[in-house]
Amino acid sequence: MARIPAPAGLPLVGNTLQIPSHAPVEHFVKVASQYDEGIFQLEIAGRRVVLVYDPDLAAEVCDESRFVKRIRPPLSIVRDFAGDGLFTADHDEPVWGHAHRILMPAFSQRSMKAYYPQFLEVAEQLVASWAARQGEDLPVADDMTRLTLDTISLTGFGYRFNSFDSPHLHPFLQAMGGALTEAMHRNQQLPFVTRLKKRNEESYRRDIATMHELVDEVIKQRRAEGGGGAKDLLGLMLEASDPQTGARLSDENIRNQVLTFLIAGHETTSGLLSFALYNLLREPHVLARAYEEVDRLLPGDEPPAYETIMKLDVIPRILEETLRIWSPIPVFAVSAVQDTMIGDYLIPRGQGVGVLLPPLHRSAKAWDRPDEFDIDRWLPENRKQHHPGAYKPFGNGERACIGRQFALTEARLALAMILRRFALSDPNVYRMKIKQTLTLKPDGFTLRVRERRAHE
Ligand code: MNH
Repeated sequence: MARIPAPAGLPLVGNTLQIPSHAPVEHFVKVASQYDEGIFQLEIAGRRVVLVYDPDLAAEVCDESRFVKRIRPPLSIVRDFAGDGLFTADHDEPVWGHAHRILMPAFSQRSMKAYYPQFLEVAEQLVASWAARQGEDLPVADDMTRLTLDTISLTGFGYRFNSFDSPHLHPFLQAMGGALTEAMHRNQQLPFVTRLKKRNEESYRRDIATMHELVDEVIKQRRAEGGGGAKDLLGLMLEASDPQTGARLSDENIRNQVLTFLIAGHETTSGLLSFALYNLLREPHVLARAYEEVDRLLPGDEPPAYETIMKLDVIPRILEETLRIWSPIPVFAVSAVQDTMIGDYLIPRGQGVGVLLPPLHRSAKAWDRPDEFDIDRWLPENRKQHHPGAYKPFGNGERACIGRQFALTEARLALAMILRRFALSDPNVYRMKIKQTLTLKPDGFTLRVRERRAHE
């Protein structure tokens, strides 16, 4: 049996004070680069945390008979506002299964086709907004957030944020950013420190209240329109029952799900699209292939059909490779069901283990030229050779992302609409700077666009 490598800490506080509160993952990635074993452990705020990034070890941790998702920090903190919604429900809370089975049909590829007119409507607002701002520095992450927030709220709940009508982001986003950042800080605070920071506690509670007010407004509006009928997420939650147990979702749980989807349904896809645009600006050959593809499959100005978007091949591979190099969710965590060995390492029962995606997704053991942005890794013949534990941008198993098809369909369409209309440039020569608010985004990234050809 081998000892899990551990950077030296201090008595009582362990490694807590070594972790910069605004950028914990950046620190974990730096520590990871010091241990070839692909595993290390830290003492954070009185807890022992094991992180793995060796692909063989990650594959073992993805064995659902030995490891399950348990709600620990930081998710137990996010639970302050997302409650028992899908993302923050525990492995053995029955309501997870109820909601999962009720909502699964709403995330099938067939449902994506039903949402497509709304995906298109919001994507058209994005390109219209950019067409009106040619030559300006466009705030990429903000505009991708407008796109993805408006898309999930319109398709999921029939609610319009109309984010492209305003130069300011909606107050909901301010509150969400504040609450997620505070959850991230609390994750590595000793509890007495959290209690001492009274002012943070006040603004945290205010942010949570702001988010809940918006959610209540969304539900109220639907009830005023006569409640059910609609086949969207909210309609299903109000009407459908669990096919297995017949259970219905409580009002309280529906509120938690709406907030969960408002957050999980936009924050990560916005990061994905921002990183994808960043990559395209740095990879002119790939950008040229993407232009060739949209010019071939989406000629003219007609709104593209769903079937056309599903025929794209280069753009989805750009998205997959972007999720490898820059995963918007950089860690997901599970706990050992029993004492168990992964490789030569003992993981005691109940021990939390995080799968650390940035070094896993660039592991030389699993990937040739791991730092190179190469979309041909995702050709069918090359996919077969991928290591089974080396690519987990959507998490694992039954607790993997329910919104994967949603995100990928929405992102395909948005990139296609952008590329068929605009030439992109980066006169400010942006240098990647990650901003972490639990999820990752490029901070301060702007680009400029001009129309590729005259439009009437
Ligand atoms: Mn999503 C779970 C990544 C888009 C809704 N998502 C997860 C997990 C990862 C993840 C990783 C697993 C977390 C964990 O194990 O603790 N999600 C993504 C990424 C994108 C994404 C990288 C976009 C790119 N997610 C979306 C979208 C939606 C969504 C879009 C909704 C429309 N995600 C969820 C929900 C869960 C989840 C809900 C929790 C699922 C469950 O546990 O049942």
